[in-house]
Amino acid sequence: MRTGTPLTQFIIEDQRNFPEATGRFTRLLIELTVAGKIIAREVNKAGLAEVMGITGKKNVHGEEVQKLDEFANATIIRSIEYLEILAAVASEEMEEIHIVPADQDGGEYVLVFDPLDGSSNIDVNVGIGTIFSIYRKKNNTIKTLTEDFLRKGNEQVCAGYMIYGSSTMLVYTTGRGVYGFTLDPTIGEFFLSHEDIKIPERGAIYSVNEANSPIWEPGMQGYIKSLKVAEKGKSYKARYVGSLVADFHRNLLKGGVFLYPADAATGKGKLRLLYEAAPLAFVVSQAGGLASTGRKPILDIQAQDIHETVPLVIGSKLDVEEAESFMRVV
Ligand code: P6P
Repeated sequence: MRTGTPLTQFIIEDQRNFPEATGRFTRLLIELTVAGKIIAREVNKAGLAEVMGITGKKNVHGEEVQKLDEFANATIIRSIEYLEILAAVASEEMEEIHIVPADQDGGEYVLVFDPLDGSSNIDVNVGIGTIFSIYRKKNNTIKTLTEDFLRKGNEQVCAGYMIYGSSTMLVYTTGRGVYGFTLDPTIGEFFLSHEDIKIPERGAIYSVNEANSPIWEPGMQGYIKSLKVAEKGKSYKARYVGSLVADFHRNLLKGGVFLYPADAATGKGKLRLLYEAAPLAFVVSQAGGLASTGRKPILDIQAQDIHETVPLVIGSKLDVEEAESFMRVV
């Protein structure tokens, strides 16, 4: 077990598994965690500082932008844009892609992120998080275009999240398993606390906003109803925090399924493909779980817009497969 290994040491040792690695990717990952520490510090004192409350602005989805959303967005960009590894970034908080300063030759990667998911929970002390995803540019010879972000989730080279909860954690994958690191705030270092995370094949938790059930497709209504009846010794608990990273992280460690079903009238979901569903789908697939729209794998979806949304069913393999079986019937 390498539990207790400091994050920087772990990333550098892991880099040795990639002969072609130049160390530039390692630098990007380390700088992302520096941003995470800075965001964690502000989140942890949100109740005290004047940063609470909203800016009165709205993001591309028409949602109130909390001051910490903007702070987290700016912190991440500031932490990584000096690196000559990133060509551009995209964020929930920015309508268009942001080209990393033109005075650099641009890098071979692009980063897409949700700087502070669940931010409506900032003022009520509920766990929130940063979700990130990294792709290689499609073509390293021409300038970065939006098309470099319109990818399939199975093209990701790295994905993960930082969760600012009872402790601050980083959970990420580069396609060789899922690793969790916990921040020791007394020294400001992340240490390996969860080596090679595997999600239980079946859980006993379902996470969904049942207030929306009248607008779900019949198959989804049938699936959730089936979980309420203690059948064949199967009984589930309902746990829904309303913060994707917090709900996902709990289910990743304990087993279970998170669902944000489509509105039957439009077929559309609420959660964003590129910086919410696809990164978490990469993580959960590496942990032995599944992620789909209820009908098709999230990682196979070709993004058409950086802010597009998808329905999401994600978590323990058998739970996701059971939900999909109900969606096939009706
Ligand atoms: P609802 C937070 O706004 C978020 O994007 C996710 O973090 C969370 O899972 C979801 O929306 C909650 O949505 O409609 O249940 O409030």
